[in-house]
Amino acid sequence: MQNLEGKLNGAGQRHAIVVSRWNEFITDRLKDGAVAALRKHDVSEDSVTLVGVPGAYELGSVARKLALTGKYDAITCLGAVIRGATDHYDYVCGQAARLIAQVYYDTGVPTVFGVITTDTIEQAIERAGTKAGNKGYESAVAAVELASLTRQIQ
Ligand code: INI
Repeated sequence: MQNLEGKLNGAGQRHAIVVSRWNEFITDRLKDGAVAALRKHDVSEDSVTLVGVPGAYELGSVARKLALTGKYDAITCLGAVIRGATDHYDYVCGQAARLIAQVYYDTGVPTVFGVITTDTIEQAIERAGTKAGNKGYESAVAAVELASLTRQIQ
């Protein structure tokens, strides 16, 4: 029996991290977490490309462009959408989730959803490296695992 599982070893992998600037005080922490995770899992600094976008709404479209270059083994998308008084929240979250999933599905390049979606700023801070882990770190670890798994399947 063959058992395929991604390894948490990113040596030789090439990664892109796409970061939204909305709620930058949160997304900066997610970015730091993701970079730290890649370093910890042996991805060399030369093999990491950071890409900035205005908001979470744009993450999927830019990730798609990156995936289609064929230059990356995985893409980590980072953002923070905090529920306000309007339903803008639902459109931004919905678009980000749908397009990021679609990039992975359509291109086969692992594209990870590292977007915090919360009701309050406090909840977002908790998920950005304080009480409840760092979503950026966790997402980049998932990207390393999926890049490894994808290489084994090819
Ligand atoms: N973008 C976010 O990443 N987070 C938010 O909380 C947010 N809110 O609340 O509006 C947000 N809006 C901007 C959006 O992502 C686009 O950048 C903008 O609509 C231009 O397309």
